[in-house]
Amino acid sequence: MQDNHAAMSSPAPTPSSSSSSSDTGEQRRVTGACPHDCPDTCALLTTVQDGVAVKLQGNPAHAHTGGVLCTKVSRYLERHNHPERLTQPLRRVGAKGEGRFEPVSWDEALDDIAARLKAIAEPQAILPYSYAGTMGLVQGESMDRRFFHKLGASLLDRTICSSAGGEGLAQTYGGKVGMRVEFFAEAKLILIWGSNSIGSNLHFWRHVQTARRAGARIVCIDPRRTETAEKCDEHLALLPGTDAALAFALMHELIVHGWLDTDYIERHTLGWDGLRERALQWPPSRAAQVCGLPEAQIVALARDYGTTQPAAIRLNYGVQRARGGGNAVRAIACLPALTGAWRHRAGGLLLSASSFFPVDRAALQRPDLLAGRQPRTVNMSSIGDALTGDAQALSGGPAVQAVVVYNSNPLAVAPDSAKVAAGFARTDLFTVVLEQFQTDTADHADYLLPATMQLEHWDIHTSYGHTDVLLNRPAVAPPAEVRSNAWVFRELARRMGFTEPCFADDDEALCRTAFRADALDHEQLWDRGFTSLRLAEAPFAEGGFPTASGRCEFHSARLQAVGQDPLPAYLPNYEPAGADRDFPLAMISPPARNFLNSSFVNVRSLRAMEGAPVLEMHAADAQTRGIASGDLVRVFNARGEHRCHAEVSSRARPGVVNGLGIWWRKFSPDGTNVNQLTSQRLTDMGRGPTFYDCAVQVAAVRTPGAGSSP
Ligand SMILES: Nc1nc2c(c(=O)[nH]1)N[C@H]1C(S)=C(S)[C@@H](COP(=O)(O)OP(=O)(O)OC[C@H]3O[C@@H](n4cnc5c(=O)[nH]c(N)nc54)[C@H](O)[C@@H]3O)O[C@H]1N2
Ligand SMILES: Nc1nc2c(c(=O)[nH]1)N[C@H]1C(S)=C(S)[C@@H](COP(=O)(O)OP(=O)(O)OC[C@H]3O[C@@H](n4cnc5c(=O)[nH]c(N)nc54)[C@H](O)[C@@H]3O)O[C@H]1N2
Ligand code: SF4
Ligand SMILES: [Mo]
Repeated sequence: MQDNHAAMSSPAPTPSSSSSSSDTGEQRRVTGACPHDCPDTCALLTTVQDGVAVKLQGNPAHAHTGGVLCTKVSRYLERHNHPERLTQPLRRVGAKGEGRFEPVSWDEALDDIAARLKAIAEPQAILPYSYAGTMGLVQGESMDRRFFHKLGASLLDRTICSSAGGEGLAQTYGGKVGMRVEFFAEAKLILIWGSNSIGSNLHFWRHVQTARRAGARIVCIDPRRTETAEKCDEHLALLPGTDAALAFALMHELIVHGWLDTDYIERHTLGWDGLRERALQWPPSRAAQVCGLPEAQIVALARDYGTTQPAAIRLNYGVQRARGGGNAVRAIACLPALTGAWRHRAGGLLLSASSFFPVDRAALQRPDLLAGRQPRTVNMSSIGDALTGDAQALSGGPAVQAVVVYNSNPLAVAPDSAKVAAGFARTDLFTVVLEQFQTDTADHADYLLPATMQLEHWDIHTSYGHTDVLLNRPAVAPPAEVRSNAWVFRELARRMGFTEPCFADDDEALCRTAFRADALDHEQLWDRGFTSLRLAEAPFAEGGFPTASGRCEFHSARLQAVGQDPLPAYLPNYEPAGADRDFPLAMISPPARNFLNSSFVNVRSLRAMEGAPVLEMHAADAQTRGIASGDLVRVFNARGEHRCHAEVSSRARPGVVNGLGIWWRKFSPDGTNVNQLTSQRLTDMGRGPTFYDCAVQVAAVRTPGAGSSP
């Protein structure tokens, strides 16, 4: 495929109607949705000429998108037309991980894969591994699930991103529910807590700017001085994993100053006495010690929060990637119920709104095909242990003999990658990878199957940052030998002899299965490409949380029933900053702005913006180690070592280093990335990973010329 740079910058007609596709001479515009794992789920508009996508833009008719795309996806055609896209099925000829393949026909590949899977006597020895390479319900969680359910394969616990916070929210509010994002624009105080909005949630940042122009105060709570933090009125650079302590100190101040909405607490919450008692143990002086913050900064934030209405919290997933992540979310989620912020449509909290979407998952995924079987569950965050035979990670079940990877790049994104790499290097493991590119994981495939991209397939999308449903129509045909995920699983099902009619559903039919007729305005969705859920403006103004009690549950009987602390608590990190003399620095590894997890790392112009893998260090931490900006450094702990370049930067606070992710291992100086250092230890709730709970040491590498990138 040819490069479309020139065409990308050529003027395209402004969309004039709300129809899903319209002809303008020879040009056609097709509505779609951004597939990436991003809270914004933008509406796309693709201009097609002679069967080629010549322009991609944000759909101006979709309010949340507002016609704007982020830097990454505004270069989507560069990814789409990438010269290294996988365009035919491949079979391994080299050693595992070497990445050498030969072309095969689809029939040959699929016949052999089906035969190899059939030959595995115990279906639980087969493991699907997928995450959110596409957030689409069809290419991400429909035919694939049907296939593995019918097969009786191991179930995958999809915990790698949001399960700790999701569980914390579910235990407090009853689900992933929260404020409508557009009303942040009317808030008078916004707390951006554990999120780099400018990098990862750009369209939310637009609402923040509107609020700010109307006089709102914006506060960022983040160990790193991010692009977002530096633009806020106040930045609290706390130590990683100490958010619950900060939340308790805020509660303490609300209590002692009487900044409470006692009527709201009485009518719409559960467990106030217990929470009150706990919060009173957290005077700001104590939290200041734990969080590594000036006491006055905590006191001032509490005053702002206690005396400003409406106050809105944009909580994000950055807070929950540490041991106490679930509890931190629980503690923070209590705050708007204490002040009655929920009474206002511009008050409350938003972590994720995904439970609002009435997706018909039973119809899409057909768990009934398990027919009473209860396969063991493998946690994707422990994939390194699972593939290397750890009995606990295997839930006592059989060793994994075959793994089918799609929509994910575990070699780069899963924690403790030395173990992950060792697992995928097993010669007795049969590995199938469905991919668009030859990622680190793809290098380990026995069969590597070329997958369609968003402009080439049908899909339907919900969002975790707004409350609209989007339809993605194919805009152009894929390269001749490229197939959608759903197609691959349909074909495999046929070869396995699965005869249920549901295995014949095509991708468009799967789109229609995602929501029942009465769940939303289907006509609008299919005409316009998007539709909003019918929701209240201030969902919890009068309580009505989707918990068992209908209240915001400070005290959770469900947690108590399983022997856990029923109230939120502060749980120190497994590996706190300064606790281990050998590894005294805390490392966090938030995303680089121009990558999306490990996607886009292979897009040349975006990789050029990021340069090379870097470790941001505070000047004091660099100086004591004799490290200067640009030096090649070894970052290491007991789990491994990763080489990258130091960047002495005010983005890092003392005691904390920031290793921006998520690089492909093969684009890094020593063939590793930050996950060589992260651990497989799990969060307090939701069995999530603890990427940002990771102690390391850093040293300069003195060999001149060592480690140039490939
Ligand atoms: N450009 C870009 N956008 C993305 C992604 C990406 O990779 N690149 N990833 C997408 C995905 S998968 C997700 S889940 C979302 C995530 O959405 P967010 O959670 O909003 O995303 P991050 O930018 O990762 O923000 C995490 C922030 O938390 C900070 N942090 C780390 N540890 C702590 C802590 O203990 N406490 C607090 N308060 N803050 C902490 C980090 O420094 C970072 O700035 O973003 C999505 N959007
Ligand atoms: N150290 C550290 N590690 C992290 C994080 C961190 O902050 N720090 N963040 C974590 C988080 S929040 C997440 S969500 C995970 C993300 O982990 P993943 O979900 O694995 O995300 P990506 O790395 O983007 O990999 C997605 C892959 O899917 C492929 N893909 C996209 N669309 C399709 C399709 O239609 N079909 C097929 N077959 N393939 C497709 C892409 O080419 C890409 O290689 O990483 C986690 N890992
Ligand atoms: S990655 Fe996020 S901000 Fe960028 S286009 Fe996609 S949904 Fe929008
Ligand atoms: Mo994520």
